[in-house]
Amino acid sequence: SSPTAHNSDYNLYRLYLVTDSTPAILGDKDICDVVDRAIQGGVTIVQYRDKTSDTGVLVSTARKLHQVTQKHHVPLLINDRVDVALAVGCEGVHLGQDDMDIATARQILGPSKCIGISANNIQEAILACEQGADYLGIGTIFSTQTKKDTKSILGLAGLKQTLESLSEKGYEHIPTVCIGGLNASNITQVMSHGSSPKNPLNGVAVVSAIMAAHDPKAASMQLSNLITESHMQN
Ligand code: TZP
Ligand code: MG
Repeated sequence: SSPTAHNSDYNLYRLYLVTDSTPAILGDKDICDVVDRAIQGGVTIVQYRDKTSDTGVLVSTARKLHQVTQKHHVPLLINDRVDVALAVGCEGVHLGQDDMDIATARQILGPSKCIGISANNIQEAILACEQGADYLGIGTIFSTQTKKDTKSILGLAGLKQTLESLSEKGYEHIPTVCIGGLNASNITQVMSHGSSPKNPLNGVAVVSAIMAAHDPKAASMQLSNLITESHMQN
């Protein structure tokens, strides 16, 4: 069965891995091996994010990653590049505010592919829902070395406010993950103080907490367990 990232399964977004190919984070590890181990440890969805490679490398790496994620029945999304997602036939894309607009991406990818959108504030989050986003990545929550061009830091109060505004507009059914500076030392706090009972956060997205880890499987298991414990308390 081919996974879709496009359903209401609450757990689909619980531990969302965003990859990084830079030596500072990936080191000399193999990206496919890291992703395979991370899924074994509990990652539920993967976004291939690579801001430095040429298009040829993007396509070939995406193909290899898709073999890994398909083996585990986990969806693969491509950051920024609708053409690369279409070329490899993976489950969808993740688009930022400066990328292709949702309507055009939807036209190209069709109704069954997943289109996730980055939102940095309440306005962006609501607009993305109005335009048909399948899920939202809300951030930046805490400052991070991983993304140099981060806009404002939302913090936990900003995250909670965004989730509540979405529920006031009737968008609490759209899945949400948060991103930015998240790791085992702050995830429990994020799930309890950043989430809203009216619109609970579906999950957490991380880059370095898994991609830079010496043992990506163990790191993923630890994060996954913390998220499970938090869900049980809410
Ligand atoms: N978008 C907002 S922050 C960020 C992205 C892609 C990077 C998050 O990386 P890390 O290592 O999990 O802080
Ligand atoms: Mg982008």
